[in-house]
Amino acid sequence: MTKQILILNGPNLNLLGKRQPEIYGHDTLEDVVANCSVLAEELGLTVTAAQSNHEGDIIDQIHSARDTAAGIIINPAAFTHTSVAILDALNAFDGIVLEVHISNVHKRESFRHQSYVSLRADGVIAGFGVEGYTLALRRMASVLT
Ligand code: CA2
Repeated sequence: MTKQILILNGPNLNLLGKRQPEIYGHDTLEDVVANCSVLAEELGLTVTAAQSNHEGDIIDQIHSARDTAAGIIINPAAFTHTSVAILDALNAFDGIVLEVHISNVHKRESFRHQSYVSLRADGVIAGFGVEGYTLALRRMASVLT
């Protein structure tokens, strides 16, 4: 059985590629997931993907992943900087957690420099655009296979 990776995206990332391309680029979230699915096959992994604008939904997705996924690639978006609840959910997940940010959060407003999720993440990628998701997937493959 191939190992499953959950790609989990937080609020407003459904708008990726549709607004603010100067910060987040032109690729849509559907493009990102499609690219990851193709790469996952090459790497011998399977991916599932979810996006939600609601904190509780993201927590429920992390809980479900406890039984199904070997790793989570998460871009918690604005919840990165606010959500102890998402941190607690990730702390109850035993697999690999990689945190991805499309933009370089450290070059932006100071409130984006703090990440609750980084207290749990096994690795963090920021500022590589949407390529960060495929880089994270490659890292998953090196750690898990
Ligand atoms: O750089 C990232 O990936 C962020 O997680 C994106 C979040 C932001 O709050 C974080 O500080 C950094 C914002 C996601 C909003 O996504 C949009 C995409 C296109 C158009 C509008 C919003």
